[in-house]
Amino acid sequence: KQTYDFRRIEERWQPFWEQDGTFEVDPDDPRPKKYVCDMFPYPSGDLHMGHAEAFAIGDVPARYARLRGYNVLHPIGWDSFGLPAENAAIKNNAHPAEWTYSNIETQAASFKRYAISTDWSTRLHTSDPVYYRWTQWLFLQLYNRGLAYRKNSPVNWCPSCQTVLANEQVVEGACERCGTPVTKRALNQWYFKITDYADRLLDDMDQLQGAWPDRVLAMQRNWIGRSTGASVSFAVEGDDAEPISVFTTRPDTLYGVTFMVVAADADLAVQLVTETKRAELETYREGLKTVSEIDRQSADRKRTGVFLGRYAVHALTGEKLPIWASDYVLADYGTGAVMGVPAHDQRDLEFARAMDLNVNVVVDTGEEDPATSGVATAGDGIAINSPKWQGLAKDEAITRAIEVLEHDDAGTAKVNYRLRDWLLSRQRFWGAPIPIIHCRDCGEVPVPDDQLPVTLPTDMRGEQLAPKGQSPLASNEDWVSVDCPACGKPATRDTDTMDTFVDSSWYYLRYIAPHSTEEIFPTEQVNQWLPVEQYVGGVEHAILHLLYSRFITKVLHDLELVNFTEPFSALLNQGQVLNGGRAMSKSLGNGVDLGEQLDTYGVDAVRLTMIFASPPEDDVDWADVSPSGSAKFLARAWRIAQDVTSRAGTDPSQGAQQLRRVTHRVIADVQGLLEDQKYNVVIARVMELINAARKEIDSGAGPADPAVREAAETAAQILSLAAPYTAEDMWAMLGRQSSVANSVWPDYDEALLVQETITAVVQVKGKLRDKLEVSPDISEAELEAQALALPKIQKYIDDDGPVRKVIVKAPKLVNVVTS
Ligand code: ANZ
Ligand code: ZN
Repeated sequence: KQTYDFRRIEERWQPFWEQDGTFEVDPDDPRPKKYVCDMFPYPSGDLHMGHAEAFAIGDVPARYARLRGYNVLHPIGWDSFGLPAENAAIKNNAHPAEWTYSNIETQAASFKRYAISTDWSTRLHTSDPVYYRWTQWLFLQLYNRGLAYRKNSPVNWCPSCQTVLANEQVVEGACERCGTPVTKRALNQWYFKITDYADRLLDDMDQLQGAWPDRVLAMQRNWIGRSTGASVSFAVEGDDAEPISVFTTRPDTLYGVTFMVVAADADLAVQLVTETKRAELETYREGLKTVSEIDRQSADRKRTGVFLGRYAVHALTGEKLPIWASDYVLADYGTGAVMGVPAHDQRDLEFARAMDLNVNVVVDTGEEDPATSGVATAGDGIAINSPKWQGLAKDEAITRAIEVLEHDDAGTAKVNYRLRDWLLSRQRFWGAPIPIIHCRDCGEVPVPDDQLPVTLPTDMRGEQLAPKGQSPLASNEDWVSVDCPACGKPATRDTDTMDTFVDSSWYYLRYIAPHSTEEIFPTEQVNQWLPVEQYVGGVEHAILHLLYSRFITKVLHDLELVNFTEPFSALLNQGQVLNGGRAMSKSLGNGVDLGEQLDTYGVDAVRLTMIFASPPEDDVDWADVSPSGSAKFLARAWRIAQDVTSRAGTDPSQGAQQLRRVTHRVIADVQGLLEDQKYNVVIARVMELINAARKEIDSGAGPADPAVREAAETAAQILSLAAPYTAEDMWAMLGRQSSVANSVWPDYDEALLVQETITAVVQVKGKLRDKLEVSPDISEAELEAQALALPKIQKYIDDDGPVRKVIVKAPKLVNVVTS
């Protein structure tokens, strides 16, 4: 007999699937469609353990849908623009495309070996002109709708990467990619107006409730950061001084305002400062340039600031309020100015204590006076010292305060968002060029449709791509000079490229027709396939990629190019692969090489280990798992199929009933487990099935029993979700002609789910008086209760006198002792 050899099996089936076209999508297939999508990879080197986990998990629902008779789309592509390619090109005196496409080929080969159930004909790369032509087209659709615009403003600048960063790419004040502290720089940059969609991005999350992880929804909600409150305007003393407008969530605390603070780095501070204070403010502002936003907002930072020498006038009381500049007020939130209410806002209180400003309590919360405790009372309470809403509880006081403000023309209800517009221009080479031409006479001119794509030059390499504070494209005069499409005079191309998050905000739509040169995607088909029913990827994309994709989908909806408003109906965030409890990293030296794991244990054992180790959303610690154990189990499963001697197609109904019960119970349970994404438990159930089959072969009905075949076939089908090579080989050994991946999921027989029962005898004083059919795992108490309730037994008790004692031996015997 042959032994289980994963190498032989891999070599046999990988070419088979390719020739067989097992996973190809037939667009005319009339069966219901199901779209399962993995977040596409970035081509950095070969696949790693993280990919192995994510794609093993994503393959389970894709393969299961296929077995359930769906027409499944489970595509793959590459997010292939971006900095690493450019950095490699600079280092190796090459063009970024060389590094990119060679890595893509390496990864594609590994994916094929890893046996992902993918239709390779739908493969796409965002760095192909056939793709980024449509990224540029998409940009122009936003531009034409007024959703893409350019403005000059201070932006996050990474001095090391020499490029601007979106707010989302600044992590704790540092560049997300290289960790260098981010500085601010005034630049003319392109933005997408995602803020226009803030409410819809929030409200449409109702559609995702329960289908996306709660924490992702919470992160999105928090990022959008909708606050409701009021804007209040405070007049400023002095000739023709503009009033200061502030945003507050607590207009009910208006009588507690004792000072005003403006962001020290905002222009407003410079406008307000009096001559005597100007120098002091400038020094303070200089000092701020090196402080990160996180530090500025941190609770335990010492409060600093400069009095601007000027006063505002309280909107209701007419009191004089000193105006300060400080770093704890952010220039780009709200209006960049706040009303200081030290009694009820902790940061204001700390500032008031540092600057010796008054503390006026206007809400009674029953807590200690903030002026003495040093703790602002921010909770609910009753308005005091507030003539116009004296005695009202917080919410009514807020409503009343807004009415008063509106009546006095001093303010209005206001909703504020933390979300900022999406800064999308990058001063780097390896991205989709922004399809705009700048003409001295005509201004910004969109590149006409028939001139798209604006392709990247293919002859720039090495040092020519090095960051110089402006896009490397700017130094390529041939590329930059162009005739203005509007007036024909010499003009210049925009030299910035788009943030790669623009590329990845719409790729899942392109998979429907990745080669189309006629249109971005075919609307009718896209509406049939999407939204993606199961999207799978890492939680690191909880904000950026998902928010941008949701935004772009809504824009496309408004352009009537799609008929849905959310791109991903369900989201699964897989955990990380750790080693020794820590993320794998070069510095810790705890990296595990995927290729070596595959060579040692085989693809299936690695995939099975990834699935079996934990629920998909939990981390997998590679130090705690046993791929060799998985390999042993797979061999054990494989041998079951090898041992089966009954012919394919035998009717299992006459087979061993106890094994049939296990098989059908497993089928029924696994369906539910797959729907609940408890993939690890699915594997545990298959193990149980294999054990039951082995027992029946060796010491039960034997290998010819049709129930053994049924168990082996079922095991192969379930295993195909996680260990496709082994499952395919089992299926072939069981005499099946076509791929197990396209087999029909077995129906379970309800009758076999009914639990086996056992006959319990019921005695009265040692004499058999009745019998009971009970479950084998019935409890003593339950068995006693059922026995005593039997009419016959009741009668004996009535005749023989009261029950003195009941002896129970579950599940078989009850003896009632009467006196
Ligand atoms: C007065 C007040 C009294 C406030 C009170 C709070 C409590 P969220 O919920 O994050 O929107 N604020 C407004 N603009 C700011 C800026 N640019 N930088 C720093 N802080 C700013 O917070 C809104 C509150 O944060 C506003 O309400 C304002 O302080 C402060 F008992 O106004 B509040
Ligand atoms: Zn022109």
